[in-house]
Amino acid sequence: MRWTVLCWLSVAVLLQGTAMGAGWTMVVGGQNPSTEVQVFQFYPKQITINAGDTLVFLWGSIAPAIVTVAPSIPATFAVDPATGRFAFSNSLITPSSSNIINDTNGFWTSGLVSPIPPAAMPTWNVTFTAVGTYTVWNALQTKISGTIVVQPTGSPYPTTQAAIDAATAALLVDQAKYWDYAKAYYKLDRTLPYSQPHPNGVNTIWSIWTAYGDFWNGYSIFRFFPDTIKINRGDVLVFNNADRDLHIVVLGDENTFPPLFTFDPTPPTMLYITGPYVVGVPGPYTGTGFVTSGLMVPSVAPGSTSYSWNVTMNAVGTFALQCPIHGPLGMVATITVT
Ligand SMILES: [Cu+2]
Repeated sequence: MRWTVLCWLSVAVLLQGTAMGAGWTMVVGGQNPSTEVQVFQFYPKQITINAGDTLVFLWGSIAPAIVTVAPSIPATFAVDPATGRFAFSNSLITPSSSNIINDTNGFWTSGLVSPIPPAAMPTWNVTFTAVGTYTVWNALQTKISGTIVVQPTGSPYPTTQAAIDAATAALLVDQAKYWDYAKAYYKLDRTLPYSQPHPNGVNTIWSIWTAYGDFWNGYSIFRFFPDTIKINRGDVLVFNNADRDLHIVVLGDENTFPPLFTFDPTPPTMLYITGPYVVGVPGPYTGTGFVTSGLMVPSVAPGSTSYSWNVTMNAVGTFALQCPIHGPLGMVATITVT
């Protein structure tokens, strides 16, 4: 199972945690009730606590996250020159052995934590013992950060957790509306066909948005648009990454899809994206096995060229379509070719 490694890392994180002073909660990410809309900010974006207080990072989204307290963070992914693998940063995926944060220039991380419904949302509990201002990052969403101000022990608090919780709830209700905004203003629809005639005069070229996101507001909708695709043999599917996040397209016989991650406990590389999902397996698709886009970097990335991928469907049948990164979050679809 592709989530086995993530489960293992989550358990390692859940085994941590102690409490010393007062308790505070910072929520990691948010989502709407259907989980289609995923928001990546911290709630609140800034919190003020006292030295000795415990801060609980509580996952508020089913999207995986790497919560890291540090002045800056290394690149989440990099090509490992020793192996050629597209690998996670070992320092980010390895949970810190201590949950006592005592240096504004130090580095502490939850490791890679992936909520596994219906289990309770994961937490990472840390205690701040040194006065100062700290930055917390979600290393899977590197533009997303929060601030923790630690005052001397005994200082008055500027607000209460109850007030923070109320503000968070109101903000999440507001952000859930992104889905409605996207449908209304960008004409996103599950069944709307974007198509043009094929130059051969017989077939059709279909455009499929591969998720949708708003870079500036920091949210993503992890779905294919449309997600029910009925086409004819010889038609072309064009996938465009319309999100701020990384996606991969894989389609064909679901039983042959490789796991997203390969885990190798031997350094230098520990956790890396399985090869075909990096470099791609080109079409046309002829009815057996799978084809894949490889990594589709966001179209907003400067100089990016791989946000679009196309495949000719040369087989009749019903085939699975997934993003192996976000499939567990519902980014799956079906292609019927007649
Ligand atoms: Cu995806």
